[in-house]
Amino acid sequence: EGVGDVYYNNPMWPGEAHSLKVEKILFKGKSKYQEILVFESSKYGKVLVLDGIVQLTEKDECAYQEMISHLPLCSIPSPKNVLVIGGGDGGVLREISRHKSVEHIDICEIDDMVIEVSKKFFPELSVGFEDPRVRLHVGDGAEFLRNSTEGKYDAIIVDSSDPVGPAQELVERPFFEAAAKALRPGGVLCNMAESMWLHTHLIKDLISICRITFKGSVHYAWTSVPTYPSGVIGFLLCSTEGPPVDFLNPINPIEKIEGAVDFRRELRFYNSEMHTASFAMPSFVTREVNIL
Ligand code: AAT
Repeated sequence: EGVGDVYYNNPMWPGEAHSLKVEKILFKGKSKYQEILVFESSKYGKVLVLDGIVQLTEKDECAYQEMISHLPLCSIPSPKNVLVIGGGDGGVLREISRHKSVEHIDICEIDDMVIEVSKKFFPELSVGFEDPRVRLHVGDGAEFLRNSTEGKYDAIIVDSSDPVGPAQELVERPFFEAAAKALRPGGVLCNMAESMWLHTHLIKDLISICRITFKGSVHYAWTSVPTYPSGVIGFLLCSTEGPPVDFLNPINPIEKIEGAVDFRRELRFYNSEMHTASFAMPSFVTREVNIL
């Protein structure tokens, strides 16, 4: 049974489906928010699926989690307060932990069943929750942000699912306005921003909203994740007005942070060269999305 079969109709990518061979179903459940499935695949290790959409696999999660975390954190000098929205698997927390300057990490995940399932089946990711700097909040990320103290965070990382279920609000203008407010001057936001092959309109809309909301800079980066639709995924990087942020040339390179590259498990994907390279755009994207 392929998880792809019934998903040609997913509004995020109509007319296509990707399948992975299931060796064994390990967990199937329904939370208040979504259907949760964990299976052992034959080539990508264990896979976490929410509402029929692959969220991560053991083989390629490094490309997503390392990039979404270090793109923002290496772009500012000594980040201290960080907020993660979504990310209940813990993988982004695991990556943030590499940064010694960080003093406090808030995470707001809507679905506690994702956290429980991750602790049971994905210990290499949920290890992120063991960092004493982490404070877990279970709830809606948009609401959490609306109630945050102004100027509190150096960085906000939005590791959320696609905007078809509980994550719908996280791509709308009020959410970005709340994020900009919760960041300090010269603070940074990194938001999962879909695929340049499939969602040029959505990316274009996100960039125009962010250009209005973020008075510093707005950039788009992308990486390769074979098990996400079309095999790539992008990130929107924005900074608020204040000390300028040069996203393309990281001021806080990971290689210079003592012990960061090897902490708990070696970095598999991210390095400073990948960081800079991820901002290079194919010509059609620059044209269609109007990136700078
Ligand atoms: N790091 C794995 C990748 C993910 S997980 C996305 C998480 O966002 C899920 O655990 C989901 O429960 C959570 N989430 C969704 N909506 C909200 C919300 N409103 N507030 C807080 N958390 C939320 C993302 C994979 C991207 C897949 C790309 N196709």
